[in-house]
Amino acid sequence: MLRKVVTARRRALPGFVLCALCGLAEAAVITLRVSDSASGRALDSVVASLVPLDRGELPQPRSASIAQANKTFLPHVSVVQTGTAVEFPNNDTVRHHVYSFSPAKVFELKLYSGKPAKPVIFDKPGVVVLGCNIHDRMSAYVVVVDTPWFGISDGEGTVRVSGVPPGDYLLQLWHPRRLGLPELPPRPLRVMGDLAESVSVDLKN
Ligand SMILES: [Cu+2]
Repeated sequence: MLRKVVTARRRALPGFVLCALCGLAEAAVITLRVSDSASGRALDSVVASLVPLDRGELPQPRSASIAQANKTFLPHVSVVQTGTAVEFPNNDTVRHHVYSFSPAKVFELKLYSGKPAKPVIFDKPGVVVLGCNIHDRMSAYVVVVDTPWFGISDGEGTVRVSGVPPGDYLLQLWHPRRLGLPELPPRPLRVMGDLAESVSVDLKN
């Protein structure tokens, strides 16, 4: 009796495995190697976002957090989907006064310690520059994008965006040193499966 049950389970296994593989094949992993167009060197802190051309129903934005520790915003560069609620926990013993005058999100969290009662909703796409009224050298960037598919390049200039459904996208790149410069022209990207691309970013023009 017991043996029969075990056999049945074994037979059922291949079906499960196949289904799991089908699911994985639908969503692609996009890997970008980003370099500085002037030096050819790997570039970190590049925000890459894949904005779908066909605006179907997008997944709901996830929440995000930008902490303050040792009088520094962590992370220094964030990317969030439009509509994301961002927490600003202050892990320092000193109080901070976080603000932004950027058109994409004007707000201030007046002098506080600990965690503010409410998160800040970043409800418009664009680049938001954060500062602290008390500590002038504190700064950070939040790039708000109309897509849940994005990433930030690491020290090797690598960005990995996973779970991207097949379709046509515009790849948009941004770097803090491009603040105040015009947007880089987006490049069309067709996603049919996993993809690896090399891209360069001009930091000056
Ligand atoms: Cu501060």
